[in-house]
Amino acid sequence: MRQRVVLKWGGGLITEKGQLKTVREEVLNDLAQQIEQVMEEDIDVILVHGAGSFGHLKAKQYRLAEGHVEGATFDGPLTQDEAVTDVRNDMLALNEHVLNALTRLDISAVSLAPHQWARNTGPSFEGDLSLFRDAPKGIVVVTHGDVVDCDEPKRFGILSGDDLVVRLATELPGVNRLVFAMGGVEGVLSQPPGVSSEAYLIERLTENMFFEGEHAVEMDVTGGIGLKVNRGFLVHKQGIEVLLVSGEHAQRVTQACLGQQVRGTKLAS
Ligand code: IP8
Repeated sequence: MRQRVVLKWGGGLITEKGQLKTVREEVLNDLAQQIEQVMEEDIDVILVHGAGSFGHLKAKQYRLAEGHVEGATFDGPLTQDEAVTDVRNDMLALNEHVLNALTRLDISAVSLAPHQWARNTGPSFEGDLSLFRDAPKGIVVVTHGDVVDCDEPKRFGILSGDDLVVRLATELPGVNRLVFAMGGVEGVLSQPPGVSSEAYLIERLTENMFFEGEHAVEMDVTGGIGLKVNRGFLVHKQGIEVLLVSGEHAQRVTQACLGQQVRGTKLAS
C-alpha cells in the first residue's frame, strides 16, 4: 500500500513567534528540502503547519479561541468578525510562503485551508478528508491551523494544526507515522515535579510521565507542547508511530519521517 507520513511544522519553527507576521525563510527552505528527501523514498507527505506570529497574536488580542463574545471590547480597532477575516487572510499569506518554499524545489503541492472545509474545533472537528485521501501520489497536500466556523453560540473558533493531524493520521489510509517538527526544543523535556533542575530530553515518553509543559500563554491561543503530546497519544493508541523532533537540526525531520534513528522524543506505551 502507498505509504504516507503526516508532518506538522510548528508555527514557532517557521515564524518568528514574537514578531508579527515574520517568516523564517531559511528554516522553511531547509524543511522543504527535507520533504523532498522523504518523497524520494516514495513516501507521500501530508503537511500541516501551525500559525506562529501569523495567527496567535491577533487571535489572542480578539479572544478568537473563545468564539463570539457578546459585548466584549478589545484593545484594538477591529471587531471580532473583522479579526476572524484578518487572521484567515494572514494564515493564507503564511501558507503561500510554505507553498513557495515547496514549489521552488519543484515539489507539487496543493493547499486546503480549513475555514473552507472544516467546522468546529478539537480533535473530532467535522470535515471531509476525501480530498486528502484521494490526492494523486507524489503531491504534498498542505493544510494549517485556522479560524473555522463553529456551531452556535460560538460561531467561530481556532482549529489547531495539532487537532488536524489527529484525524489526518488516524483516518487516512497508509499513514504509519506522525512527526511534529518543533522550534527551540529537541523534543519533550523532563521537568522533575517541583524541582527547577536542568531539564533533559525524554527519548521515550509514556502517558504517565511528567514533562516540561510550559506554554507561552501570553501569545499562544492553542496548547503548546502539552497539546502536541496529548493529541500525539490519541494517534499513538491507533498503532501509529509518533515522534517529536527539532526542525532546526539538519536531517532530523527527514530521519524521523523515514523511521530512522533520530534524536527526539518517541511516544511509547
Ligand atoms: O499553531 C493555530 O494553529 P496552531 C491557528 O497549529 C491560529 O495551534 C489561527 C491561531
